[in-house]
Amino acid sequence: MGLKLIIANKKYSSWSLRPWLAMKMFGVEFEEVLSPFDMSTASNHFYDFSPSKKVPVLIDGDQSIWDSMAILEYLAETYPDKNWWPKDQKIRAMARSIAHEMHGGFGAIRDECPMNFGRVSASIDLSERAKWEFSRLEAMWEYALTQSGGPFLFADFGIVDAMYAPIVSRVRSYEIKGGAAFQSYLAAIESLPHYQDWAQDGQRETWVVEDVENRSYG
Ligand SMILES: N[C@@H](CCC(=O)N[C@@H](CS)C(=O)NCC(=O)O)C(=O)O
Repeated sequence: MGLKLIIANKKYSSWSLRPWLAMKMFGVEFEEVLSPFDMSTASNHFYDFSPSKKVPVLIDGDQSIWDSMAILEYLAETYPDKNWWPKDQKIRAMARSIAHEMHGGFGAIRDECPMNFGRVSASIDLSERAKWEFSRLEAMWEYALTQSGGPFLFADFGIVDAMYAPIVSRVRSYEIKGGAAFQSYLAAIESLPHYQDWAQDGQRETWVVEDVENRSYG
């Protein structure tokens, strides 16, 4: 039985984008199942396949793995011949530091700039906290890109880039400014045909999550 990845709306579900993009980039075959958010039931239908009531969820036979980072690590263990992480242990540790910071942090960016591929780009007034987070994010990207030479954070595309792909969308939607390295990284992610496919699918979706739309334009 093949792998199945359950995701939510491509317009809004930033956590779903991460494993989806990594699986496409590394050529892992999977069946994609889109289960849209249902705000009227607080998306409790996710409980049918996800003990956490959240997506993404990877189904491998009778095993379900939820949480984007757990899914990505499971894939890295299942397909160890692919370069999910940098080969060098010290560089891999740095990549993990940067990837895990996205997984567990940047709360103000996530709250104030929800991913929304349907949004007409426009800047918003960010809190001081969100501005500080964007400045830290830019510093980390610049550090990694200077050391690796780009175009991705650790030269070749890896899990760490999958973790930051939704941020690229947010930077564009909310017109966040940054320096040359920052701009070149946005362009590198946006040049990926799989990223473009996801973005186009998201733009075509007609489901509306009011909470996100209201925050987007607030
Ligand atoms: N830590 C989880 C977060 C997953 C998450 O928050 N997923 C959102 C969709 S992007 C969700 O399922 N939300 C449903 C809800 O909050 O009702 C991960 O990394 O996958």
